Amino acid sequence: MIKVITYGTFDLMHHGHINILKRAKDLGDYLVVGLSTDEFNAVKGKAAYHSYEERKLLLEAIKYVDEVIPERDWGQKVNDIKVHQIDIFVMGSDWEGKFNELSEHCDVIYLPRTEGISTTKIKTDLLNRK
Ligand code: C2G
Repeated sequence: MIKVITYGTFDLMHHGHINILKRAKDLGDYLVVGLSTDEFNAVKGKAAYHSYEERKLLLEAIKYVDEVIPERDWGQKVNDIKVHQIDIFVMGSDWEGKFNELSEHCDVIYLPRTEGISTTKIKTDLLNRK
């Protein structure tokens, strides 16, 4: 069984998130998602609209997602890869090159981001709506 992992905040779930989750799952048989906790989001300088529990509920409802684990800090990925026996690590291309050191432990694949959508864009567009 080929196991894939990806990480993120996945706030205000949108088709860009769905695309990368589908494509990550298509690379293997089982997809683990490391979901940023509210505390880690603060470290990332992000304030999600939905709480961790709400974002976890949404992710677990997506057919491409097999397991959701908390992402609590930047440094947990190597251990996650070992503990969960991960074969492939996937991130969107905005992270291109940032996690190459993980290639000692598993395949590292960056997938093109979905253009024209982001959580920030959703918030901005709603604010600007007359
Ligand atoms: N994404 C995408 N296309 C978009 C928006 C997001 O492919 N239009 C991808 C991102 O590249 C990322 C995933 O969706 O791989 C989740 O995006 P975020 O929730 O913004 O995650 P981020 O804040 O980048 O956190 O340790 C890694 C971090 O937790 C990643």
